[in-house]
Amino acid sequence: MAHLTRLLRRHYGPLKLALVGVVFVIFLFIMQRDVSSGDQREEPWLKNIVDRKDQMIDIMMGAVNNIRDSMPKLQIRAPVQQEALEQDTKSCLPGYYTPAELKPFMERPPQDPNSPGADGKAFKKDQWTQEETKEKERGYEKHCFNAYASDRISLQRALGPDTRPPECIDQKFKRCPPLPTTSVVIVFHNEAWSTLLRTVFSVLYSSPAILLKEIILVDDASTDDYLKDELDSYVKQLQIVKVVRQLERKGLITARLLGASVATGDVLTFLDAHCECFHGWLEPLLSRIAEEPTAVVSPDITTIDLNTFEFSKPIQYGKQHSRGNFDWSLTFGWESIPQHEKQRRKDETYPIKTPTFAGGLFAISKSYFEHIGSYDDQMEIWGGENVEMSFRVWQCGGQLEIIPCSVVGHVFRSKSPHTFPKGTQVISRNQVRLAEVWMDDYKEIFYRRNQQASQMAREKTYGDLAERLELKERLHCKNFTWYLQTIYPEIFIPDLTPAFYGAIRNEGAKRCLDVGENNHGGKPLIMYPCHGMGGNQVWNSREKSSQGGIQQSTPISARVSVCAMKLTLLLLSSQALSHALLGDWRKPQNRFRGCTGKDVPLHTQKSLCKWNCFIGPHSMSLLMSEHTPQGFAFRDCSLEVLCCSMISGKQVLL
Ligand SMILES: *[C@@H]1O[C@H](CO)[C@@H](O)[C@H](O)[C@H]1NC(C)=O
Ligand SMILES: [Mn+2]
Repeated sequence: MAHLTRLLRRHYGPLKLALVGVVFVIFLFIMQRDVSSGDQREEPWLKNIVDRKDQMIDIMMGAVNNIRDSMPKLQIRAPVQQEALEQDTKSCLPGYYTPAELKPFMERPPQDPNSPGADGKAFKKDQWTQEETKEKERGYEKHCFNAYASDRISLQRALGPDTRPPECIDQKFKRCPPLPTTSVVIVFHNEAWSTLLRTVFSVLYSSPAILLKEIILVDDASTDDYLKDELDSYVKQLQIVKVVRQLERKGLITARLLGASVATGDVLTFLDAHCECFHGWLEPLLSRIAEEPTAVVSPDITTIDLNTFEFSKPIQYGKQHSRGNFDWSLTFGWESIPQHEKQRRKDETYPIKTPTFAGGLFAISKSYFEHIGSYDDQMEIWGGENVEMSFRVWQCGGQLEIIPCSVVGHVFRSKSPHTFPKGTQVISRNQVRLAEVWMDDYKEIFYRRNQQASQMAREKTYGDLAERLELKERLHCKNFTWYLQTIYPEIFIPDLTPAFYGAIRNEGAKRCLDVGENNHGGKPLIMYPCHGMGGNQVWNSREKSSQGGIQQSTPISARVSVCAMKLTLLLLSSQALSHALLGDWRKPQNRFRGCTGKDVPLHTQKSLCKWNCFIGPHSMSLLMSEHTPQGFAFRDCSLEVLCCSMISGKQVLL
């Protein structure tokens, strides 16, 4: 500003002065607009736009200098603003990107259709020498997948023709606003060479050159030699691939933050180190972010078989999609999409709204990532960060979506090959941090199910939360009730303050009523050795419900009948089991319901019990309906006997 005044003073001549005056007024106008927009709540993710404004001011300043230089000629008007506008429209032509414009960064070399695993097919091998078998076993031991197969499949393998739904294949992408560029960030820890490099090549071969800014490999303190200098020199030839290293093993969260800090693209795309991208995977993700900058988008994640490395290709019609959910242990899970969401989507190009996300593979605007609080950097290693981010994104005004036209394969392992340097309690600690910040009173339901977490919460050993709470405040985030009611109304919410809760134990068999695992939707009721850790063995009373009974915080699908058992409620709370409750369950309206789902008189229950453990009037029966447990009634069973149940038609000895 000072040199402007000086300029005004130094120059004379009314015409010249008037011209400078005009420019000055325009300059003030732009400055003032910039200031006034700064008055609104700062939204750093809009920084790009602000940056552009800054550029404009730079151009202005340059113009002022130009005018000073060319003053004597009196030829220059004030074209500055127009010039800037023109520049804007120039970078954004109307119409759609052509296939030529979206040419991938590298062209895949010709493929040998007979090579192992070609076109995404399974690796096959019939004859194994002793040596080969040993190598295969070592691979499984180290990586928990068939590294032997992976090592023999081309790093450049293609995945065959594009089998996505036609509307995905035909989808066009508007040039305006332009698709943002992206940095692909891949974190690895002692990853197999072949899976890591196949992931990298797959990105290079399937991502448009104009959109792919770089691939950043973040080494989370790997100890294998081949991932050091050898990797560095190998990726040099790939031009846009760089390696950054975290020297101490700190886990996924800090590694991703490190990757993000060096990324230069508009969008961060996080992938795992054992992925393969399908045709056209990137454009739909970036297009959705261009359209909605607060969208955090995941591809449709398909399976690369851990034994054969077969890539499950998308199908054209009738794919039943899944979305992410969570249970009250704060464990991520998949579920089918509810009817109302199916109806909202006109075709496969529509995003699927999802309450939570798996968190391994996703894209987010870099500035929005920073705005929304990236990650809780005091979370350690792994676990809970995806649920934390899910709650945070929804509660603070973003959206979490799955984009079905974007397909990426991932090797799903059945167990982790990695060690947890500080033990698995870091997962509980991460979960406590997220529960304390985002879940309000509902965190108690989680604490009832996780005693380690409950203890950490009581003793406040979860670290400092000030920054995260401040973030929540600053972004005016909504509360957890809002999240549950608006984003995930289908969730089953156990009573917040049950009269009693604890395990239900068969004293004779020393086994507890438990919720089993089952990937086909519902979860069966089982008996399992009592572990005293809470988790799936926590049951609580349903005092408020008209039906009385007890409930579990995991939806159970099995229809169960239990005959007689000694029922011991391990009270975790100080509240004693109320006898009044037991009395209530004897009332006719709370009568037992049998396996058939109909009310059955007591005396016929004997026939339901093939184990013939029914003794006298002491009995108990339960009925759980699909997905929404209605609770179940039981009598004051006090006999110590073997019991039986019917789980999905099968009898199980309790
Ligand atoms: C949560 O937010 C809603 C508005 O979205 C409000 O009506 C409700 O009172 C809040 N609940 C709590 C417990 O603060
Ligand atoms: Mn993985």
